[in-house]
Amino acid sequence: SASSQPYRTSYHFQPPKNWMNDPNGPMIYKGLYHLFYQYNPKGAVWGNIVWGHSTSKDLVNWTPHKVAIYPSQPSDINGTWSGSATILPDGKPAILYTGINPLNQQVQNLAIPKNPSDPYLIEWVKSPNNPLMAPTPENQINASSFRDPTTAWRGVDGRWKVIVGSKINRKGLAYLYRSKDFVYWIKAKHPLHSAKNTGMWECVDFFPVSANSPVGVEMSVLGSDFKYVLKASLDDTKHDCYTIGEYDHVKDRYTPDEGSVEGDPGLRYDYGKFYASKTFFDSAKNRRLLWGWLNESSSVSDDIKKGWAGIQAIPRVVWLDKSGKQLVQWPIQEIEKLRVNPVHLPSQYLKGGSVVEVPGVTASQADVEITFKVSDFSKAEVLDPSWTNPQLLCSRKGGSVRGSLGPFGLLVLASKGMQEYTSVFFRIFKGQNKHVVLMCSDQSRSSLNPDNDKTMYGAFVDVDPVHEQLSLRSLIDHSVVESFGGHGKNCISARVYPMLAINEAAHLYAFNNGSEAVTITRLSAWSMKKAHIN
Ligand code: DQQ
Repeated sequence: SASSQPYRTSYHFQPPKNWMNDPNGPMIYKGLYHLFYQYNPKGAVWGNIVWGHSTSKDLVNWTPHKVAIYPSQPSDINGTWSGSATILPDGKPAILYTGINPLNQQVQNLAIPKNPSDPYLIEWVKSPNNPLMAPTPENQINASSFRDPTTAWRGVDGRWKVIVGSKINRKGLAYLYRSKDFVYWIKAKHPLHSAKNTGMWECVDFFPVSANSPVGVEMSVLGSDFKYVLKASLDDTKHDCYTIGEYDHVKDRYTPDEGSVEGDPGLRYDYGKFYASKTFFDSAKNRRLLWGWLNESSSVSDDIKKGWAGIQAIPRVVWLDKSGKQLVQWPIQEIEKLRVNPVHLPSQYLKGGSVVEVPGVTASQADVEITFKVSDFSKAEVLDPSWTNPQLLCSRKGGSVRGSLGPFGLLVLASKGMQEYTSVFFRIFKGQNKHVVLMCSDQSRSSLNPDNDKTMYGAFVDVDPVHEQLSLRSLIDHSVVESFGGHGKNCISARVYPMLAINEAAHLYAFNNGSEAVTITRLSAWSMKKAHIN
């Protein structure tokens, strides 16, 4: 129940109990969305990994199915790890995933539906040819760092291509394999891409984005209207980092655009907690959707006590920003059907040092959008040129540290007496020749329980506050706050575990802890209904 389980989410995907990590094999098949996930059927910690499985008509409500893929042959007897689905030309799906063999080597396997006319794809059969890709003395692949095959794509030469993450010493890379029949795979001489000093690349993802439109595209598009995104989940820092670049379809080489930073720090999908993510092309709505795992920030013993760990972020639509230099993400529109009891506050002046409550919403389960207008920049604090690390800047200047233009934003999951709150806010600085916007998510006061990781998160947002208003949206769901700044130019997800600000005792406020006034031009909040999840 809600009172004994105050941290269970109401509209974020999670299994009824136990451990969940990476999203696997997302796809749409016969009009149904499928999500598989790394799952421990035996407990709330990582281990005994199988593929949990659920389907949905709307990406909001989910029906559970039996475990789809589990250890059953030598090539996966010690674990069925992450992988991806590919829709073949005949419309049927195929799954490539990593198996752990009896020697504890990582190898790549194929599974196909037993009965493709079943839209639920309940039963999966494994290829008798498994493993299809494996480390050998000849190929010199590191057998403990060779995993997580992507969705495959068909090249201009008619052959299938797929990439698998790895490392050679400190160099992270994506091995490329080619096949004529999806069963017999040959490793290419060159990886698709590699980058020095980035460590192991887990859960690589590689996909095209339209250069001039937010419409999503599938893997096999050709031409100059598309850029490519290569994402790696960096095992060293547990961050999902990406670059934007070009893909040479003939040489099968990816080249990041000039000026793009490889590895960490670099561009991230999310500057909070968000890992092992994966996209897929939603052919029903022509969009590219992103799934990502939000791990707990609580202690292992608290996870065991509550009996579960891990949720999935609300699926996000991903597209290329007009600048061509970064992605933009926005929660799927479908989630808005859970919105009830809208509260719209009138446009108002928010004086320095003020707090306004947003009344009438269930603040522990809400969706809120707020937009700020700043008119006077004369008092903006000067950005010290040494302040290049936004997360560090956020930790030095948390929500309770007064500034001039900011901090202003939201106090979410707040207790009545403010013993607990999570603040999500902006600060505006005067940079060299423009204003710089910092967005932070400050968990330091989120809970009276000292056993949680309360690291502050932050990033610079590429918006010009002189010409644009500053928008912030937060999806609040008991123990998660997913925040989107600048209409999705910047995302920060946080896991928090208040002890007082739970269920009906949670409150929501807008605040301005700067000395200068700002104007709230829009504040809309909704209570969120509970979704049917598993
Ligand atoms: N999780 C899986 C691996 C992957 C890692 C194992 C990323 O396949 O590299 O559960 O979180």
